[in-house]
Amino acid sequence: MEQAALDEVIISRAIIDRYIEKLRSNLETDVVIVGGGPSGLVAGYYLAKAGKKVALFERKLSIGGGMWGGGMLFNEIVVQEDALHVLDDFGVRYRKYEQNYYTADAIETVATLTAGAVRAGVCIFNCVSVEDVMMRSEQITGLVINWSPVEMSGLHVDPLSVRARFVIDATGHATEVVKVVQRKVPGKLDTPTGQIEGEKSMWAERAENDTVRNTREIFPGLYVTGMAANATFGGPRMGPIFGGMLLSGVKVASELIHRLS
Ligand code: 48F
Repeated sequence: MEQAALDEVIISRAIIDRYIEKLRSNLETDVVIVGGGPSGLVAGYYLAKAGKKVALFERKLSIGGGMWGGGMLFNEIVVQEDALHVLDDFGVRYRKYEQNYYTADAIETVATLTAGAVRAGVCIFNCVSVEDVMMRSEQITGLVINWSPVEMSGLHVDPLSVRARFVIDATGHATEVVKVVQRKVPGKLDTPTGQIEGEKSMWAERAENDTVRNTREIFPGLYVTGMAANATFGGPRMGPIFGGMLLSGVKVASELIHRLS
């Protein structure tokens, strides 16, 4: 049987057309998420499932943030009982280790959360870094984005901007969006000092509870989730237990679904 002709230029045109289509249709969204770690992916999934338009920008080529390597590159993660329903929603398999300690394969978890988010309707742009926010008199109204390779090489290239009704900082320990807001946007953060409180050392049990409690609006139009929530509000770190990350994603999604409706 003769093979159908394949034209390199059509392949290129198909990629360019489809990508531009995605980019154009995500210049204005309900919610834009910065960071494709567990909290950002879970938040995006529930928002998209509720019919909200969601874009997610991830600096790296790969989605998944700090989940791939489990603990110290042992690629298993621990999830506590309270958060198992999130793994169930996505279809991630897990095994009981002891009462309240369940384990899941880190690779399966990242892959399944990612597929779940995309299939729910989240549009993920990898290799794109968020370098600034868009503001209107003390309100965050969107993000300023650039290619990660441009950022990495230090090329002097102006960025592009996207508008959203709400922004979620899901950048993990780095808290990158909140840092920009603290530095460049007039007004104060909604923390005790009005500044980023800074992440504290390891205390898994407290950190897991704090992560969910600290998940909220930190500045008009800007929410924090996951490790970024703890870093912003001065909560401790928790290491490779991920229930708090998953539940934080659920919480920010449900608050925003409420505000958007
Ligand atoms: O760090 P990360 O996985 O965030 P998370 O959802 O989960 C934290 C856990 O992985 C772990 C932990 C739990 O025990 O403490 O660390 O809070 O994912 C954050 C993602 O954000 C991306 C970064 O590459 C990573 O994939 N990111 C950070 N800054 C930017 C960004 C930026 N300016 N623009 C785009 N992506």
